[in-house]
Amino acid sequence: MKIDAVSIFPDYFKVLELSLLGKAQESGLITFTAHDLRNWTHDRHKTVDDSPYGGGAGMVMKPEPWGEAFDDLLEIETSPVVIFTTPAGIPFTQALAQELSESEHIVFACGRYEGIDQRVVDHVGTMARVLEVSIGDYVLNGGEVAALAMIEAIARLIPGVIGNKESLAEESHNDGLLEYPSFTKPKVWRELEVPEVLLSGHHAEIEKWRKQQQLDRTKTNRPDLLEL
Ligand code: 6GU
Repeated sequence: MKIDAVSIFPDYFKVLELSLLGKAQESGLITFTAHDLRNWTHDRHKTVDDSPYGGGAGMVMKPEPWGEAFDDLLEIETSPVVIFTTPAGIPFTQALAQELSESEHIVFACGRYEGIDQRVVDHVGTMARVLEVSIGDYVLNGGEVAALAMIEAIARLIPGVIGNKESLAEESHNDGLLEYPSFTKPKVWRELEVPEVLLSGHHAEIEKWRKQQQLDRTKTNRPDLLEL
């Protein structure tokens, strides 16, 4: 999978060299490139923003640098998906991560300020599949951290990026419930004991206990997941 990110702070993406995603890049499973939007400006000050038409607070990202960036980065042959990071987007979910993990090429457009001139989104929509995506109901200063979260969630689903297939299958959100709590040695720690059933070796009982823990936790922490 090819992943590009366009940002005025490309250094945010240096963390992708670490850990499993760094290894996935070394092995060629993922090709990641962070691009500086200012490379597509032409004025002395490398201007990327301007005041909003209609008035209001803050600045809006100018369309011209973005247009040139997409002209350079989008190759129709790879059926690219373009993700505009915005708190006004559709929710990023495990299901969307799963779907996007099968893409050949994803371009993240990381907005700052009050966002990108909307004509960029509409125009790119004529050359690629476009999604405006949010990672949750809070506001970040820019889309870089949101893009990083999405990249990690997507990339770890690519076959070969993560060693253990079962740890992918068993985890939170795959069955619509939160994960059960985990314990390891020692059996007693600061007078706190590991639940007896987990030491019993009784696999059916363990499975039953874990499912109940998942239900209890989901009811307490995420009741919205149980409403259907
Ligand atoms: Cl994708 N961008 C920004 N700036 N803030 C957010 C977000 C994205 N998702 C949640 N908050």
